[in-house]
Amino acid sequence: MKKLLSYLLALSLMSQFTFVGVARAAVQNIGAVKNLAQSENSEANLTNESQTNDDFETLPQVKDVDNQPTLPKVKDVPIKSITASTQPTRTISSTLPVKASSSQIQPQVVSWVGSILIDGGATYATDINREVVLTISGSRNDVTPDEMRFSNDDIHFSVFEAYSTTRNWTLAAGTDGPRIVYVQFRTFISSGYSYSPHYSATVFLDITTPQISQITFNPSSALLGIGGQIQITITAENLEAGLTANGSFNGQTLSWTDNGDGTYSATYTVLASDFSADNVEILDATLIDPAGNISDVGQSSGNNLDIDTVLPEISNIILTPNTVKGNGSQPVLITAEITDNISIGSVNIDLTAVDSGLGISSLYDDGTNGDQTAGDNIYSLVFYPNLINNTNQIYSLTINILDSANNLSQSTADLTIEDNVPPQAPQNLLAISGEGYISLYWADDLDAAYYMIYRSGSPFKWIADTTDNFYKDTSVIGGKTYIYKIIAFDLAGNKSNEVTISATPKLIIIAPDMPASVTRVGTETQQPQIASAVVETKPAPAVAEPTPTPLEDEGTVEGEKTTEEAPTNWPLIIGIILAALVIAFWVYYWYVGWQENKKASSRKK
Ligand SMILES: [Ca+2]
Ligand SMILES: [Ca+2]
Ligand SMILES: [Ca+2]
Ligand SMILES: [Ca+2]
Repeated sequence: MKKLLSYLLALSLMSQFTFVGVARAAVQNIGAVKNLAQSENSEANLTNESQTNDDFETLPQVKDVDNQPTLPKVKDVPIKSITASTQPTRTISSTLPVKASSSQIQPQVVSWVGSILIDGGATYATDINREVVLTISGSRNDVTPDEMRFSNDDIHFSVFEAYSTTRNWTLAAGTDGPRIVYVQFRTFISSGYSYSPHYSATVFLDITTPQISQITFNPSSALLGIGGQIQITITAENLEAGLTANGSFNGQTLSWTDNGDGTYSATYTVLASDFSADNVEILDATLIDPAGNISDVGQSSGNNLDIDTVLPEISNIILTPNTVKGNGSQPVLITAEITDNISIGSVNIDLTAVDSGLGISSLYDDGTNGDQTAGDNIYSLVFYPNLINNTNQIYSLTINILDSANNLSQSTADLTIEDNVPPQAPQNLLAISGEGYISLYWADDLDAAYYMIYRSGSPFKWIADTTDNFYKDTSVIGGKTYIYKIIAFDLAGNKSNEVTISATPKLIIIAPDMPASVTRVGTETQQPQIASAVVETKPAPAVAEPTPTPLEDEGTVEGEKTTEEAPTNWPLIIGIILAALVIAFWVYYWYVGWQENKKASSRKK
């Protein structure tokens, strides 16, 4: 029995000790004894106000009982401590009515309202001394509270001070990062203080200003013309997310890219509207952090970046000659005056259209290739346009000039390549022989401007030019055979192959005129003879055409025998016969007379 009593006593003591231990441990676990004390005070006041029993004074979890929106503060009070309390049946949501019901006294509703702003609600605080201005608002049952106090950690508060709507405050020290400021109000009521919940605001403290460690250029030395580019890179002293780079170059505000590794790059592209300048450096290069802290202006040096936006100029483009046959035999000299504000890089002309063998060719100012004087800004080139099967056409030749900064200027020179395609040799040539003439006919060629006609001789003799496609030769002798040669020429002087044909005019008995029309060939009543198709085409001789001269040579006369059968002069023959008869008669009469005289003399004797 004694043993049993001892056991029960021990058990009783142990359970009391355990309870006290747990309760103490719970309080210690909270780690915010002071805070709890304040909360308790809050409850104490509530208790006083509502005249309820003392149990409430020790309940930290009801510190926000006046104002449910501040429930997040629960995290400051570990759940473990709440369960360790002596009021497990109470809940955080319990409010004054609960207390009222337990006290059997009509409850008085208490309504705390409060708010706090840091620097007017700014996202960042950047003051190097971490000083901010708080804007506070609080009320208890729509009445301004008596006092307020602040905390950077919701544990250690400043002493209560008279309520005010603004207050200078210093944020917690440490590395850049979020900072929370808490405020609590209290109002003195008849039996003590009524405490408000804790209201808070957050701001991001950033008092570390970025710095530029270096600025680099790629390339770092260049003469850039229009379209040329430079990549510019700013490197931050320390890696900080969200930095913004700024800077301008040669008058352009650059657009920067965050490379994510503490470097920021921009590309400067030379625009035609940019100024020419030497030794250009970056201007106003800065880094700005998200809080708006601006670095010192970064400087670059040691670069040699020159900008040239002045185009080279070309003038006095001369082609000598500017019209050529273009068959590869005629040289053309091009000269042009070319200047630049700095210096010329290269000059060329695109001859692809007129000379596939040359294509794009340089012009020279070194006294070669047709250039008269070296270094006088007159650039020259001799070339041989080489086109076959070309009809008259103007070719626009492009001249490209690059200055030493690769600025391009272009101009053109017009070169006329004449028709270098000869007309066809006269086709379907035929000769029609009449009495005292030979008519020639051939098919016309659109490319032919005129035809030259030659007649047999040694050599052939020119007899006529004609723009028609027929010719009638009346300077012929019947019975003689003539050979004709015809060559077509176009306007550019190209001549066709030659075509020859032979024909023999009829002996003249009556010489009716031959109508000079091809269409009448088949209706000739005199039935002219078509030459016996001796048409021969040969390449035209390359010699120059002879100067037309009067026709003297009758040409090669074939068939001399037929020439002796020339027409008979009957009147002459009859005359001769008559004369012979008169003479014969006179001789006979004279002889008869002489004989009679002789006989008479004999008789006298
Ligand atoms: Ca910063
Ligand atoms: Ca230039
Ligand atoms: Ca020259
Ligand atoms: Ca032609």
